[in-house]
Amino acid sequence: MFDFLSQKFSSIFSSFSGKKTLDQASVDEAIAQVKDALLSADVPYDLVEQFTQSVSDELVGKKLIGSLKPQEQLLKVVNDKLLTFLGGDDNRSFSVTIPSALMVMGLQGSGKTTTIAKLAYFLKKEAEKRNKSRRILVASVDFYRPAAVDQLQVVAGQAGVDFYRAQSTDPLEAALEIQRYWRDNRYEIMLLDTAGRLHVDSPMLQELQAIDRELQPKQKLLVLDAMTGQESLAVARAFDQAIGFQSAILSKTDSDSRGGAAFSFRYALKKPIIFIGTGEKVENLDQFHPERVAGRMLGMGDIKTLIEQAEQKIKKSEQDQMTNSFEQGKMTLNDFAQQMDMVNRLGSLSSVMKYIPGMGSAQIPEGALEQGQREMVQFRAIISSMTLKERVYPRVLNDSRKQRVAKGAGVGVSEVNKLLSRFDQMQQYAKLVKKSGGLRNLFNK
Ligand SMILES: Nc1nc2c(ncn2[C@@H]2O[C@H](COP(=O)(O)OP(=O)(O)OP(=O)(O)O)[C@@H](O)[C@H]2O)c(=O)[nH]1
Ligand SMILES: [Mg+2]
Repeated sequence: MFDFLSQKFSSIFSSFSGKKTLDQASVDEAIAQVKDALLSADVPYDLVEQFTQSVSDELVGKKLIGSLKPQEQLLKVVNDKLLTFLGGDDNRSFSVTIPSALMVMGLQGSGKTTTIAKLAYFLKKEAEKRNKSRRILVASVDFYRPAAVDQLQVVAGQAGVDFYRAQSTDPLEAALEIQRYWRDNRYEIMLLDTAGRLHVDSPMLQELQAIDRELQPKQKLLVLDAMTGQESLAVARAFDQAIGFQSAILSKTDSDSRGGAAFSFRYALKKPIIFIGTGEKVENLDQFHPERVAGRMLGMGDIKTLIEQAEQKIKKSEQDQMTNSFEQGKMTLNDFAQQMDMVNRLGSLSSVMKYIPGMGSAQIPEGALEQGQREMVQFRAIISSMTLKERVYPRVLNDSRKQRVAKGAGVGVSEVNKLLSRFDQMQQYAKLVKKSGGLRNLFNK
């Protein structure tokens, strides 16, 4: 979702790279390009106007800040304004008081049912991090689509939380029945799935109003499909006027949508987006951090999100062991193999690359990532056909050993040599890290 805008912005910024002064003509030109980028990302015209006006006010007639070059100045102002648009430093993390009922709403197919499972999973994992277990229940009052309730049951199983099927098929009666069930069984959190329609029609909103009155959920959440662009703002306004909600979740941000909804929602509705859905699985939910999203929209990468994901997916001890050998400037091929496994667990190389500053997909030649991925699989195979001694002291690998290893891995000797030279580079890098005082120092700069 972020690729479209980040590619546009990258090219605007790079066309500014040679400029020595920030004159009116260059500012006008940049503003026109920013306008164009946002309009083609399906941001409503009046929001585009307000945004570009605020950028232009900040740039025109101002002296360059400190030693910033025009390109850096433009980047800074656009980033600052974008941050304000996205909610600034409003980094409240999602939390629920106990006990709580949460009602999840949205149009048909927006991702409500999937998102409920993701939220339940998120809350469960958060509790587990604090060595607690939460009693979480999910239930549905969606009786319009025959398989809707079954679908919730399936995804609840994937998230590992309890599911309850109401006897009644009248939405309001079912809601009351669910309420009795979760109270009687002392659930701490209940997530209620509701019916969606293709359009915001009044019977749908009335039904939600009635359920809201009876249940008085502590939080109401709106799921918006990132694919719907501008239209999603009208949907959000209709839900807000009829029922009200505290925050939104933007689903399907892994799609090739152009990011218009993510850009506009906060500013237009004055409510936060708290999560973004990044895939179909229960774990594909990221917290929405304005500064990270701004960074990704501007193509500045997102090292923080990458680190957060890494922390979740990689067992702590393994990571510490890695960091230690890395920081001491000592690495063996075993560490190297482990590191490749870590990257593999994070996702494909391309999904990792987009988080690294300056590595937005735009700059990487086509096919390079696939090749990297293939190499990684090969390297892994080569290392596994080495003896322990060879992995710790690769210097012992003479020609005949190399031939044996290559044969075991089903590759040529040249691949083994390639691995060894990569490993050599990695060791140089590890030594560099040691000199600069450790990985944490590098990341904190
Ligand atoms: N790629 C991707 N797909 C998603 C995401 N969220 C939901 N989906 C898919 O979108 C489709 C619709 O999701 P549902 O959760 O069934 O949507 P819903 O709002 O409950 O739909 P109704 O119950 O019919 O109103 C499913 O195929 C989901 O797998 C996401 O973040 N990324
Ligand atoms: Mg559903």
